[in-house]
Amino acid sequence: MVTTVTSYTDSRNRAYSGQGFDGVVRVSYGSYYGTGVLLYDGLAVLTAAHLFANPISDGASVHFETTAGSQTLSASRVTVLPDYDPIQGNNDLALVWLSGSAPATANRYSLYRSSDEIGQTLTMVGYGLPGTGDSGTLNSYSGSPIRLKASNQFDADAATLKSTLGPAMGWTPTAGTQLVADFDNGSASRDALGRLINRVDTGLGQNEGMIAPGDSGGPAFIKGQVAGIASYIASLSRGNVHPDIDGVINSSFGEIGAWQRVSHYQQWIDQSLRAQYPNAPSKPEQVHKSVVEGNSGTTYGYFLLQFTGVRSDPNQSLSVDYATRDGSAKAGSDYLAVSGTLVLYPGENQAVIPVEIVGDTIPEPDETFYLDVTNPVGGSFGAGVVKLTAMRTIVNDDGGTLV
Ligand SMILES: [Ca+2]
Ligand SMILES: [Ca+2]
Ligand SMILES: [Ca+2]
Ligand SMILES: [Ca+2]
Repeated sequence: MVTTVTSYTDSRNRAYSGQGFDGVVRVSYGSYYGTGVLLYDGLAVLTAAHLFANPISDGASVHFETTAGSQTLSASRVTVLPDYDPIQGNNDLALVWLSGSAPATANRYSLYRSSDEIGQTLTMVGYGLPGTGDSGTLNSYSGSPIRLKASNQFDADAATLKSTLGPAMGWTPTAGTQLVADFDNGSASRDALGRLINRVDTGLGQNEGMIAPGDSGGPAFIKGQVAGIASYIASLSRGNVHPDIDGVINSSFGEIGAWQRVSHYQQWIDQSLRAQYPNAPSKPEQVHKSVVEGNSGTTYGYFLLQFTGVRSDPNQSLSVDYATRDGSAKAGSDYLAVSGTLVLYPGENQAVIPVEIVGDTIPEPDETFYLDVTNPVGGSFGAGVVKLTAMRTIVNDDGGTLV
């Protein structure tokens, strides 16, 4: 992905394995590919809807590059966001469901849930064509796709751009659903959003970058959480204002990129994932407090959070923060640590928090870990209670323990 200020061979632009980007994957479909990002359940890859033909046939696959090497998993299914509109670039999101567990070495990411993205620095990561801001995408590149990264700043809502440009922008983003950033080289003349809508900012120097073909569906992270999904680029003008350095749509300096805004779509994403957890409990009596370890891949242990109060407003969302904590089981080798915010949307009074248990064939004692739940928003845990904790036991299934 990613057209950068300096050459793609510059190590500052590489997203090497082991640097926290091993959950950014290549998504292949037919003869095309894009980028995607592994979500917090270890089973779903969030990407762009426009990678897929309509109707979707089988055959999507997901390629991982992690510290354990390369691995390709087939997708069991693809779910496109309802109301995806390719003409206006709206609702351009899809979920790709893996046919088996993702490599335990692949990072899982949580969603950026606050709507304060504008003005914040983002890190984009993807497998698209390399290139530079001066000359745009390197169309002659014929090597293997490389995972690159760059930074930028979310400058505006795409609908703000439309309201200023009017017919000079040929599509109509829905307000609040797309975020835009421009590719700056430090000069006022190439500051596209500065010149077009007076969002003056001349960029992040050599860290600045822009999405390119093949980056579609790739994540834009804020503070390590998925805030945007790469959707399209544009070369925009207004009157005699032409910020694009070469007047060609090629991810060069002076162009803009747009990302679908994950905070706006979090309910669809969360609820789609919850509906797909394998063998998840729906009642307290179905919760297994012991989970058999398994011998390979990951299996799921579940925690079930229930809200037993009454909402003052039925349209209110409730939330808690959660995080796993080691007991005798250690994060990374025995289970995969998770932390984040769980939202109970209107109409929901319970939800499951999945934790992946790492399978192996090594005899070891039964081991335990914890989930702590804190910071209830919109409800409470009861008078004086600030934290709820539950324990799970990973049951060894490899025999031969010595106690
Ligand atoms: Ca910029
Ligand atoms: Ca700018
Ligand atoms: Ca250009
Ligand atoms: Ca085992």
